[in-house]
Amino acid sequence: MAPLSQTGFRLFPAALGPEAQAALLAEVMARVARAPFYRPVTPGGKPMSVEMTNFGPLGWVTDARGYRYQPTHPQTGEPWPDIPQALLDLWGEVTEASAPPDACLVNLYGEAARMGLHQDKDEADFAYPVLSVSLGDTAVFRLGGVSRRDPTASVRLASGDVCVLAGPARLAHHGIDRVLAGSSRLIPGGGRINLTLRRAGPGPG
Ligand code: MD3
Ligand code: FE
Repeated sequence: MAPLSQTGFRLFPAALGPEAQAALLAEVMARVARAPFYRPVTPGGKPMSVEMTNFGPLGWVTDARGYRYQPTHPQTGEPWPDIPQALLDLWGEVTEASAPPDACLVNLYGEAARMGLHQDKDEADFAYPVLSVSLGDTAVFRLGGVSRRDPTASVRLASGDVCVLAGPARLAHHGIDRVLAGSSRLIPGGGRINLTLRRAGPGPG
């Protein structure tokens, strides 16, 4: 695989400063009060170690029926809360996308949470980029290539870091090997929250 910088992977270290991180976390937690984190189950029946919720018109869910996007929280039946304006602004500033995101997956990692190597393939149009914002404890992120057999590289994602996956990187394999407990004081009680903005449905027009 070509070097990360040539693949459509762009990392913006500390794109959000401490005050912007705290303000975004407050926006997130206000919405989590209405759309609580829950522990999804894979189609194979295994509970994930990561807890999840979503913001925006569509939310990514997994259960015995499979992986999909849906407009409501699986436990409350309510529509997902709106995407914080600061995230919509970031998408406009950092991506070239011609339409706004319609999905914001919120992942909560405790000390022992991991996410195995996978591709994001449940969206309608892979021409749209994916944007990720990390808050709280640093994650050891693994990025590979479009083939599962491609070599991988390890990248640390710290609180306030933003990354954009576009072009060839949009279908790259990736995962979270582990979270470095105690590396940030942003989240009371520790842990890591990742916000992933996507266009899940087809673009307008
Ligand atoms: C690389 N989340 O929810 S975000 C996921 O930190 C997911 O919670 C991780 O992978 C997390 O699906 C990684 C960074 C990320 C997001 C999407 C990507 C990296 C990506 C799509 C393609 C390639
Ligand atoms: Fe992913």
